[in-house]
Amino acid sequence: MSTTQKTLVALVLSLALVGCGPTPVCSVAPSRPIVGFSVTTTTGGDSTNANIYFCVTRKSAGAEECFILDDPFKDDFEPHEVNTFNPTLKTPIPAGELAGFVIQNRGGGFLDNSWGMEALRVEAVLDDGSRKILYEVTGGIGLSAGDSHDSSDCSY
Ligand SMILES: [Ca+2]
Ligand SMILES: [Ca+2]
Repeated sequence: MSTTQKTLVALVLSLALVGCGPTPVCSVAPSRPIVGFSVTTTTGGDSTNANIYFCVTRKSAGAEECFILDDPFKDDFEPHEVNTFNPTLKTPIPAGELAGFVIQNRGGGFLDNSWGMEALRVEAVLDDGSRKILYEVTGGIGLSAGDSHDSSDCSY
């Protein structure tokens, strides 16, 4: 490989790394049906009042199943706060059927839609009541209204 080619390869690799953002830790798919999720977000310095959704897709069905991440009794996603939500599926996801999930900022917040999500952890709640970590990422993910962060770096 010529020096020019090596430089090009290095450039492409560094661009690919920049494009990926923080690298998540992926886990293998659970071997039992998933009945729900535990979604834990850590907010950085940039809080939000936007409507934040967690959506799941199954391999067999294209339609997303979406849940708003909201505790009706508190102001969620305030600076340096850790929030945990426990969306429950209407129908369990059989083993091997989880396609992926996404965190969506749909805006609509009172005065403050921008959000600095500092970390995200998604656990599956299984049919025997046990939990399994599916996805963990740390490192500052900016989610303005209309932005989303999905699990496409991982396959289940
Ligand atoms: Ca808030
Ligand atoms: Ca904000």
